[in-house]
Amino acid sequence: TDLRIAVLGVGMMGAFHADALSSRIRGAQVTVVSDFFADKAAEVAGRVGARVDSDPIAAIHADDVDAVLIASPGKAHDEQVNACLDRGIPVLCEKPLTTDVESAYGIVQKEAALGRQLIQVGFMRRYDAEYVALKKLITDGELGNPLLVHCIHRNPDVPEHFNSEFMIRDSVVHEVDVARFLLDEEIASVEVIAGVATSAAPAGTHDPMLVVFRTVSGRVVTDEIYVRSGVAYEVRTEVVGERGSALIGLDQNLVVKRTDGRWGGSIAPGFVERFGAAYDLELQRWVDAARRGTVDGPGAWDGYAAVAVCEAGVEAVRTGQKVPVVLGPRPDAAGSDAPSAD
Ligand code: ISE
Repeated sequence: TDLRIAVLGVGMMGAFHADALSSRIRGAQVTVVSDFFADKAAEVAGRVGARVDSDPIAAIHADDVDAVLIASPGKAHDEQVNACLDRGIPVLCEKPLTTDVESAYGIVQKEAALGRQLIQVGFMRRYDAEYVALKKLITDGELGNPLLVHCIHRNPDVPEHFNSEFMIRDSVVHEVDVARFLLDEEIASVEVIAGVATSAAPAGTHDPMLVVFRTVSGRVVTDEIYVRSGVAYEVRTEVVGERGSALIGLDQNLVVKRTDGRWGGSIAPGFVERFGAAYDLELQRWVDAARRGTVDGPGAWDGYAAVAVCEAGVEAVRTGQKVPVVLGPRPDAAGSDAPSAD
C-alpha cells in the first residue's frame, strides 16, 4: 500500500515535493496538505488530490497520515518534528532541522531514546550524481588523502530579507553538509571573511562572503557564498587530495551551442533545475525506506551538526573571529546514514 503523506508548508519546495510525490515518485500518496496561507494549501491540495488541514500538528496526528514531509519555515520545524517523534512516524524535514542548537540536540536525544530512526533531513546534494561520484573518488582512494575542499555557491538573486545570517543558515548549510559527507568527519571551527559587498545587497549584508571551515583532523574547506550574483545558479565543489583533484558543477549545461560566430550555452537558473533529479531520488529513497520502517539518508545527527556549525558561522560573521563548533556527545542510535553510491 502507498505511504500516505502529509506535506506541511507548500511554498516553493513543499509544492515541488507534493507534485513529485503525486506523480513521479512510486509508492506514495499525498493525503493532507497544510500551509499558513489557506489559498496556497487549497491550490496544491486540489492539484494533488489531498485534503487541507490548517493545523499542522493535527495533520501529523491524522488517521490518514503514515509519514510527514516538512517544508514549512525553519522556525516551525522544532514543534513539527517533535510531534512526528511523539507519534512515532517517519519524517523528512527540509533543512534546517531547527533554528537553534539546543532544540536540534533535543531532537537527537529524543529520537535516540525512541531507539529507532525516524528523521531524515533534506540535504539533497547527497543524492546528486556528481556529488555521489565525487564521494566515490574519495572513498575509492583515487585522489589520495583529501586535503582541501573548495566550494562555490552562487544564487542569481534572493529576497530582501536574506541577510548575512540567512546566507549562513539557509545557503552555506549545504556546504556544511557536503563537507561532512565528503570528508566523513565533523567541522571544528568556522571563520568568515567579508570583503566588498555587491551594490545589490541591502546595507549591512555581506554578500559575497568567504567561509573557512576546519575539520576535526585539520582539513580546510572554503566556501564562497554569493547570493546576488545576478548570473545564474552556480554550485561547484573541488576536492584536492594528495594524488589529484576533482571538480564538479562545471558542466551544468551539456549542450554547447555554436551560432552567430559564438559558442556557449546556458547555466541552470535555480536549484530546482540544478538539483531536480537529486530531489526526486531523495524522495524516492525516503518513501522506499519509510515503507520498510527505516531511514536511508542524512539523519537527525547530520541536521544537528549542521545547525551547530551554522550557529558558529553566524557568530563568526558578527565577531570577525574564528569560532569553535562544540557538539554534544553522540547517542549510539543517532541517525546518520549517508546514502550509498548506487
Ligand atoms: C535555498 O534555501 C536552498 O536550499 C538552495 O539550495 C540554496 O542554493 C539557496 O541559497 C537557499 O536559499
